[in-house]
Amino acid sequence: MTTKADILAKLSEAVFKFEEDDARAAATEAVENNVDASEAILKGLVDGMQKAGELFKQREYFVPEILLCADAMEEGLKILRPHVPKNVDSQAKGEVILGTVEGDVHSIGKNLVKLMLDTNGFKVHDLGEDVPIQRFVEEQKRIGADIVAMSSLMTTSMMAVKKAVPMIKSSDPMVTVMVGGAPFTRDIAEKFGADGYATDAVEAVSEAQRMMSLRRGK
Ligand code: B1M
Repeated sequence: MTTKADILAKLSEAVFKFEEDDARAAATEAVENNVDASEAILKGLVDGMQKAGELFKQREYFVPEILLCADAMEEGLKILRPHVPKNVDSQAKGEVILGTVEGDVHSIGKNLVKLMLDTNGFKVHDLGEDVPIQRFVEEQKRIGADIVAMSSLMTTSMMAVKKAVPMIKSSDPMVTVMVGGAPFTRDIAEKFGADGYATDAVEAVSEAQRMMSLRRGK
């Protein structure tokens, strides 16, 4: 009998061995066996990408392998995404502007944050990757979003976040700013003037909810 642990291991392996067919097959197996889709994504596909990251660090993998891993991950996601349980009532819980900051093209984590916020009732405006700081400021002003959420995966691009926070806040003092991505800690986020920080896409939801009450109290 195939267990949930077997399926999660297959999802992970399909990603770090960049096997798109296996990723599709394992994702289908997860759905057929009623494995929670968020768990399949976070403990299966993301685990595989983290392993790929380790191999990259050890110089066993290079950029082309990592791109292939990202493709395999996307194949699994296509199948699992529609099955992520929705926790949505009729009213949007808040509007979020989301993007990966300028100089940074890493999209996978940011897209997972989008998925989790979407399925938990937030209206997300995804600006994509390599987003100039000024664009966050302009879009926030245009939409009047409650939260500006910035992702950065590199020590170099996180400096754009440092620059962006005061610009966004001076344009709209009511807005709250959330940051996340590998180089951040809560301490750094606070030092940069952000109101919120999350280590992963699941925590991004509770953090966004906390920031909405913060905003109501402003
Ligand atoms: Co790049 N890369 N990469 N890369 N890459 C890292 C980030 C790196 C740590 C690898 C390493 O050296 N060990 C390193 C950065 C080093 C540093 O600055 N400290 C690095 C580098 C150096 C580079 C290049 C410079 C490599 C090169 O060209 N020589 C280049 C830079 C390009 C650029 O941006 N200008 C580059 C390119 C790439 C690819 C294009 C090949 C590919 C990206 C593909 C894509 O995104 N479409 C890639 C990948 C895949 C990685 C690793 C291997 C994996 C990242 C990932 O997707 N993880 C990564 C190594 C690693 O992280 N271990 C690495 C899975 C994802 C689910 O996790 O993104 O952490 P993560 O997101 C999490 C949390 O961080 C959090 O929630 C997410 C989901 O749970 N989170 C938020 C993220 N954003 C959030 C926002 C929030 C809240 C939570 O609120 C707003």
